[in-house]
Amino acid sequence: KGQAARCVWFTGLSGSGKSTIANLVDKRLHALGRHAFVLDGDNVRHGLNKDLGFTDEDRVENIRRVAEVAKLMTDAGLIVLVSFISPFRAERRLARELFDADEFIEVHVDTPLEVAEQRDVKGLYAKARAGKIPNFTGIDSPYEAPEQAELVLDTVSEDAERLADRVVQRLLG
Ligand code: GGZ
Repeated sequence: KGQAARCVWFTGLSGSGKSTIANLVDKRLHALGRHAFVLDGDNVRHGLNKDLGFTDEDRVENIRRVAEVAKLMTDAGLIVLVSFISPFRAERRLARELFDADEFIEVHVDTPLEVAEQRDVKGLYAKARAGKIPNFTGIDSPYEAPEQAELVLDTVSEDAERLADRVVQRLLG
C-alpha cells in the first residue's frame, strides 16, 4: 500500500526550533519506511533561491517557489517537511491552496520572540539588535502568527523529541 503524500509546513521565528523538529520527524519517518524530505533554507536558499534576500518582496518569492517545489515533491509521493520562517499569512494561504485540504498540515512552532532571542543559538538576534542584519524577523520585519494551524507546538513546555512525536502522530495517526 502506498504512503499518503503530505506537505507539513513548519512556520515560526528564526531559532524557534523548526528545522530541529523537522529533521527529527524526517528521521522517524525514515525509520518507519516512509519517504520524506526536508526543504529548508540550507538546501533551497543556497541554490534555487540564491538570488533572493530578506526584503518582504524576496520572502514572498522565496515562499512561492518553495510551495511550488513542495507541491511537485508531494505529487511525486513524498512527505515534504517544509521549514521556513514564512512570516506572512497571505503567502502561507497561497501555499495551502496548492494542495488538497487533507494534504497540507500547517505547524506553528510557537516559540515567543523573547525565548528565541534569549537562546540566540546563532547570535543573529544580537547582530540584528545591533543593526548589523536589516529586516530581521521579529526585530524590524513582521511575523504574522498562524490563526488556524493544524498543530501548535509549544517549545517552552515540551522538548523537540516529544514535539516531533506529536507531528508524526498527526501524520500517521
Ligand atoms: C530572518 C534571517 C535574516 C533576516 C538571515 N530575517 O535561524 P536561521 O538564520 O538559520 O534561520 C533564518 C533564515 C530564514 O530564512 P527563511 O528562508 O526561512 O525566511 S523566509 O521564510 O522569511 O523567507 C536565519 C537567516 O535565514 N536569516 N537574514 N533578515 N532570518
